[in-house]
Amino acid sequence: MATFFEGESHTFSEYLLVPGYSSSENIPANVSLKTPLCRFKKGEQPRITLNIPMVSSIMQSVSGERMGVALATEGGMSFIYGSQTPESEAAMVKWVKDYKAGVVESDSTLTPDMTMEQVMDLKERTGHSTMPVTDDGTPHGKLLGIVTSRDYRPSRDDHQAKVATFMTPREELVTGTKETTLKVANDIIWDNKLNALPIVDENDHLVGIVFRKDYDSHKSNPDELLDANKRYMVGAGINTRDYAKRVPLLLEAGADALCIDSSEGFSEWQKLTIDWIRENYGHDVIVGAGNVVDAEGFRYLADCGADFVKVGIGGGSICITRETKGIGRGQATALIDVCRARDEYYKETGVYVPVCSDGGIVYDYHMTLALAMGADFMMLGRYFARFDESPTNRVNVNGQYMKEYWGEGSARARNWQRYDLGGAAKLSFEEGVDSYVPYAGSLKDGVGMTIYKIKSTMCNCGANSIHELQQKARLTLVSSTSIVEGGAHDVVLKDHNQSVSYH
Ligand code: RVP
Repeated sequence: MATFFEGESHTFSEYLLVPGYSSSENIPANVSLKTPLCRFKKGEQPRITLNIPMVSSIMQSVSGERMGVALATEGGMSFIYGSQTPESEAAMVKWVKDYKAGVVESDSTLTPDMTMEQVMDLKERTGHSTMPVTDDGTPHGKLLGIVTSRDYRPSRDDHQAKVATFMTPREELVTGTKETTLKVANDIIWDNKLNALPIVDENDHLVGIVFRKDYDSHKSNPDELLDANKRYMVGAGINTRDYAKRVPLLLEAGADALCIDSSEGFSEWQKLTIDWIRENYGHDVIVGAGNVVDAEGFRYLADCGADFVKVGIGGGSICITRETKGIGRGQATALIDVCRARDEYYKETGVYVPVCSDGGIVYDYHMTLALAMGADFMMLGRYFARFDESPTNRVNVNGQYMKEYWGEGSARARNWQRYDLGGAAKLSFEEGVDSYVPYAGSLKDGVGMTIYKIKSTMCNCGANSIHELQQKARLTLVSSTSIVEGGAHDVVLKDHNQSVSYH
């Protein structure tokens, strides 16, 4: 006889938080959202602590290199999508890691005889406008000058003009040496009103560049998630098939954490993948696993040595796994069950394995609910797809700006294998859809508002940390009638658009 789980499985929208006592200390400014990313032993610290409890989904339409930088700037972590070749995924990871390191190696270096047209092409490709000029065009060649967007006017100047004729030449450049500390470099930038300071060695060969924006960035983004070398942290998705090739490339590129990306993770394939990583890299490499939806699945992956466990099957906004395969569980119920198992595991073994709630977050308050139910952090797809920094097109649909958003199980996402690897189309069915989501501007503004809402609700629950929220939260299931009561009701809305806008 099959096993039947007690009760129904529920989603976030079926729960509400009941406020608890809050003191005058419970103000958003006092709330910390720091949370562990990976397993740690009692009394020890996790190797990575996120500054906000958000990671971005391992999806083509969500986590490219720009998302990596934008989310780390706010204190979370992106997991670059794995549905691409190992080489191109590693290149994205490297792009994020190179983005800011105090002294950055130039990825747009010129020679004096290149043309303005080539400069513009390069700028278009890399997005970087400060370009050093070296004798051989390499990032460590002899420094001859620098070109910035202030040195040429595409609308007026001859596009065939040579770099040598419009660059700022070496003799006019202020430079630092290898001995110049980052602090001194920033003082030189400040004193000379520069935007960038080239660093050269004793033979006047370029070492790298310190940018003003990197310095400013520290001041205006106090939550940014940095590694020991002050580079942004970034994660990467892997699969249970090509890990022997993919993992080394990702680690070489500097990935801070890996995550096995699978819609159903209670399987030996995940164990084999983790075992291979442990055999080859020991416990230095952080690797998350999933997805599971019950205590048994959690325990299996925790015993396999997963550094964190992802929860959620079929709850994603673009996911039709439940419809096509009939597997899954209401996200809230799955999360509560798994978090209970995590706490038991901690009691028994003294090892805390963080839980990530993946998919199904629709409203900002769902994130607070997920945290209250025990999640250490959330993985979000639709939420991040709406921002400028997601890799997809912004399109105008019937007068409204939208961003494209498609599931990893959709034919669109799966096509990369056919195109990139030359594989044959095999028998498969879709588990995801291709869709639009309402465009929501910059990630910084969107995340800022969401974080503020989470902190405010936490204050209503008398909690100044996620751990405190999990101890103090009081949750109630709501009837379908009271869900109606929770929205605007029995009034005629003045602005008809309100009924279709994103809340
Ligand atoms: P959401 O945030 O609700 O958009 O859900 C995103 C999650 O959905 C992803 O992190 C992943 O777990 C899942 N997903 C991604 N693609 C698909 C699919 O095609 N079925 N599902």
